[in-house]
Amino acid sequence: MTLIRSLPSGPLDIVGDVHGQFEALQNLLHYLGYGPEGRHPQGRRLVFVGDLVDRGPDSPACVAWVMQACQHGRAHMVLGNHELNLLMHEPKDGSGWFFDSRAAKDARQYAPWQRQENGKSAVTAFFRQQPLVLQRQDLRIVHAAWLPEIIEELSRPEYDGRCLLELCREWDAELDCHVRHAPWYDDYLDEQRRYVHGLENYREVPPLLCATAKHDVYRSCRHPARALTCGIETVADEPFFAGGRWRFSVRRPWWNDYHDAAHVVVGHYWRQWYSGRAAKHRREMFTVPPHHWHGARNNVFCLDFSVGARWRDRKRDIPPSRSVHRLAALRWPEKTLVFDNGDCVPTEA
Ligand SMILES: [Mn+2]
Repeated sequence: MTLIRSLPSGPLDIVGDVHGQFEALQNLLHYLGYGPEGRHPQGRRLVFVGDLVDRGPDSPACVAWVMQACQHGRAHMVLGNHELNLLMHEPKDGSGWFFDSRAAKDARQYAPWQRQENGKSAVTAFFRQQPLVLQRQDLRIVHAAWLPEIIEELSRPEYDGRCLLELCREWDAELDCHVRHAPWYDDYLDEQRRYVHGLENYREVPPLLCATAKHDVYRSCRHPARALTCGIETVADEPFFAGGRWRFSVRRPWWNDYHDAAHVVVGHYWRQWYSGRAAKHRREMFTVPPHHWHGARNNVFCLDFSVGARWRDRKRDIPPSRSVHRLAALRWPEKTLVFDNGDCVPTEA
């Protein structure tokens, strides 16, 4: 197992976060010109940016399809935070298709959906083999954040052949130890004692919990695998409610500090394809139109157009053809977007 691997040469089709939307994936592959097993007449190859699973109607089919395509050398992937949660056995929102302990709770929101009845160990064995980073001279792919110090660290020979799972356990333990010795730790415990019960209640607006914010920011930056797959955070101006709980730290647009020449493609950030005004806490992330490259050198592209939110459409009877939540691929080196409804849009720097 290597955490950082080389991308194949030649033209690529990079696919954004799929989140169990198997039908959207099949439509997208059709418009990209791939055959049923992922073969392309012009020898193009697929690269998935991670978050294949959770929330959507058929995560098992998405994994099975990508697994066979990878095994035949027609596709490559990097791990997203959702695959990492699964590997670390951390059942989180939308993972009830895999974790029985979440099945009932998640079904209320995401059903009807396909659960993984058999072959769970094949799924984890497959994810365990996948890298965090794929790169070549002109292009870099990571799920959430290209963080040079972390990637340099993970490139060192002592990480060769190390199991990601074991490494994550070591990093978790180290982080827990550092957190307990941090100057804000007692305040953090105190805040948690006083407010933890209301933090999942939208109606109970908490004050800005400064030590909790510092704790969350610290955790986001210090765990190498989490930092690359979740991105890094900074203390928020005010509390906001997202993903089912009150939060005190916001995602940081790391690409404003990215100055290398190689282009970077990521997923993860729930970009909106022209659908009105973004929530206040995400406005700083994307200050350019959705088909634009972003960052200090206009050479970073977030390819996640929120198809993971399509379960909301289903509840409102909005058909996929009219959905603002899309699955996208970026053709490389053409730099054209192709969507699951067949739209093709050139990107702009
Ligand atoms: Mn993600």
